[in-house]
Amino acid sequence: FSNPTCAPGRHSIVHLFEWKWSDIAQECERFLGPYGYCGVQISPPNENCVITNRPWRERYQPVSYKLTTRSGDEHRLKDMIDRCNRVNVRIYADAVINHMTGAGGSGHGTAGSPWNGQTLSYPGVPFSGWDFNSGNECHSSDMNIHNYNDANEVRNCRLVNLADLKLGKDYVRDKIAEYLNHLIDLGVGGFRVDAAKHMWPGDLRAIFARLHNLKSDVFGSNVKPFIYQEVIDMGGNEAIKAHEYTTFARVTDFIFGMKLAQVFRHKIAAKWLYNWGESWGQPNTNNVVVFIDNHDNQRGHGGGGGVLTHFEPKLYKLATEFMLAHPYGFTRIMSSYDFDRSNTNLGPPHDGSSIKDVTINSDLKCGGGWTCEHRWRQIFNMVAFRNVVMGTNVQNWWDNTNYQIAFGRGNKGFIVMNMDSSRLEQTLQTGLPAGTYCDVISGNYEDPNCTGKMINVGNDGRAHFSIDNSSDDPSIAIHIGARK
Ligand code: LM2
Ligand code: CA
Repeated sequence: FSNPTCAPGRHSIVHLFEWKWSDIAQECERFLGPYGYCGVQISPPNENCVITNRPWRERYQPVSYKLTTRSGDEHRLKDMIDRCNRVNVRIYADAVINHMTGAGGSGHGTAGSPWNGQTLSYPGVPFSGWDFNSGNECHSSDMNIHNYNDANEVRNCRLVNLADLKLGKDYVRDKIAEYLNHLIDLGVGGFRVDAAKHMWPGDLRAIFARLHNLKSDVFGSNVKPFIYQEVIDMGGNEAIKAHEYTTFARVTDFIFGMKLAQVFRHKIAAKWLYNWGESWGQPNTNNVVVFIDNHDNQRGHGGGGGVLTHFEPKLYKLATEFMLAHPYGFTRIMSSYDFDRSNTNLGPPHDGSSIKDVTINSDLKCGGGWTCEHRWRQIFNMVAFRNVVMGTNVQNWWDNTNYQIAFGRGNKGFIVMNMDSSRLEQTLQTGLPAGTYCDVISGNYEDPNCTGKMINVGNDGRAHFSIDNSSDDPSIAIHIGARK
């Protein structure tokens, strides 16, 4: 389950957080396909509870596995999956399978199913009290998780009071597998597994073992879904470790964004990035999905605090450029909507029961409250850089012993970054074939034109770079796909 099921030559996914299915279908056709993205992580597609003012977090409270949410119904979902697959963009669904709604309250979900968190009744599945962990499995005084040093408590008690499914039961495993198989049969390429830390690895393996192969007309025969499990392990002393999960699927790597934030915030000198990757306490490169921020930690939730986000665009772009230039991990871009940081609950731009359309401006950027980091030039051009250099190693590392760094990827690409307090003026060995290259940070390469800076690589592979540290984009990236 660890192989991303991308179409050939594509190597990054984007989380289109809270987008509607109809907008994602269009985005695949008009942007993600043409610009080389591998796929989209979508918000949970299953029925969720309805909370006043419609905060985003209601989608992390399942009511049933019917495929109707504010993003659209099953018909729209299927249309999106088909249209994205047709332009070689895969869909990865956020699977919320550890729990149902908060254990208390009652109501109707987004598909109209009743639910009762007091009696643990979810007839839309159906699940009843027997399908949830009770005092037999969870030994904390109020059934909630408090002690992260106790693996049993973290996995058998309630995460923020959410009704905790008894995944040891075959019936519960079957219902969840039936839901995931429904999505597989509709054509998704895999799953992000929410709150994996709160589920026993053995239970997850048992569920994954029930999964169908992906649709062969899209993915070929005998291809398993790509699965990346959300395990918040920051390398501290908690009982649960990412490596318990990496033997059978990938994990989301939370050390990655935390450490890069420290570097780009000038807490750790950039020169130390020369050995970025496993040496920094992260899992094997083939076992991780990496990202600068996600929908939780950009709001101070789940492992939040200190990560870089779109609210700090200069540092955020630099960190993202580094992520995409470096071979470590499978990369995910966050695509946000704007919100006031004093209200982390705020849902996406909406009119009550419907999410608003994403609007696209003539400069490729988004409007209407949608941030669309994936459409920022520096980011989408580095997604293309990564596709071009894939399979090569870091070479020709250079640093000024402080915050100026540069490195190449085989003989295919080269990046120079200046986070220091003075100008960078250097002639460096790029490893690239001679030619005139287009800097894809300051502009775009539109064959045969370059709207950015031009860099000349000589017959000896060397090129001169000059970067003002006070510029909004103090970096230069060149690759053989953007050579004049
Ligand atoms: C995740 N990963 O493990 C998601 O990425 C994260 O966004 C989810 O939490 C969490 N797990 C559960 O799926 C979010 C949000 C929580 C919120 C839950 C459920 O970060 O704050 O909890 O969704 O909506 C909310 C309230 C909480 C309340 C709970 C149950 O914030 O105070 O607990 O609902 O009613 C009493
Ligand atoms: Ca659990």
